[in-house]
Amino acid sequence: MSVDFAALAARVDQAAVAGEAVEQLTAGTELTVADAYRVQEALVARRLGRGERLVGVKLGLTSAAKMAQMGVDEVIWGRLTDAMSIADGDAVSTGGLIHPRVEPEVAFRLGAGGEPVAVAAALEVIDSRYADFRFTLPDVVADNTSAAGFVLGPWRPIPAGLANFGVLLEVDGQVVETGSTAAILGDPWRALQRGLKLAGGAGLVPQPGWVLLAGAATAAVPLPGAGHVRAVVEQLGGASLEVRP
Ligand code: 0L1
Ligand code: MG
Repeated sequence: MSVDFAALAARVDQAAVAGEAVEQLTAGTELTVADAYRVQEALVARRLGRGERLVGVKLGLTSAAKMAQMGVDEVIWGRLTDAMSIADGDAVSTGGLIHPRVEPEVAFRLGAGGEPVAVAAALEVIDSRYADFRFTLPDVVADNTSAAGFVLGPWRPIPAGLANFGVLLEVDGQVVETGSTAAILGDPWRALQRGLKLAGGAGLVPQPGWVLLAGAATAAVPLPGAGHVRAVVEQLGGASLEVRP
């Protein structure tokens, strides 16, 4: 059976634009993971067609816990656009989002040859476009790995090792999650290599200044309706956002 990639992409895209959840694509269509990446490409092409710019890539399901939850042993990747970027400390509204969650991450900044030149603490806002945040692996890949927004803290020189830095996620100054960069594929550096390989395999050529979001160091928590959210990564500093109703 042939898959109408553009039609499936339109369904997920319209859900994101309207801020209304849709049924999983796999409820009505047989979709392989390879098909799902083609839907993702078409989905992001729609965003680029509206004037957004590709600014990097992200990895998802990088922790053993999330992989086990999905019954997979491979990470997934998605595309980041400038419209998803939230300046450090800026206010965001949950209006227009469906059921957003937030997770603390590590981000790399890429240089002219796609090599990492700096690192930062980051926050990722994820928002599945599927009802109840439930999906199969092809569904979440097609939905651009739930990407909705990201915040980058100040860039820092890359330290010699990144494999076991403590990570905190705070809401209004209260620690709500603790973890370690080791949760990111054992080492964010490994996630970086994997992300570059996966994106390169799909024909993406990293541009100078692109961001690579390496993955979450803790579980994601619901984005509060209002409040201050901050990620802190040992030796890397923090990244924060202010949620306003
Ligand atoms: O960035 C992520 O790890 C999210 C991947 C997709 C799964 C989810 O939405 O939790
Ligand atoms: Mg993430």
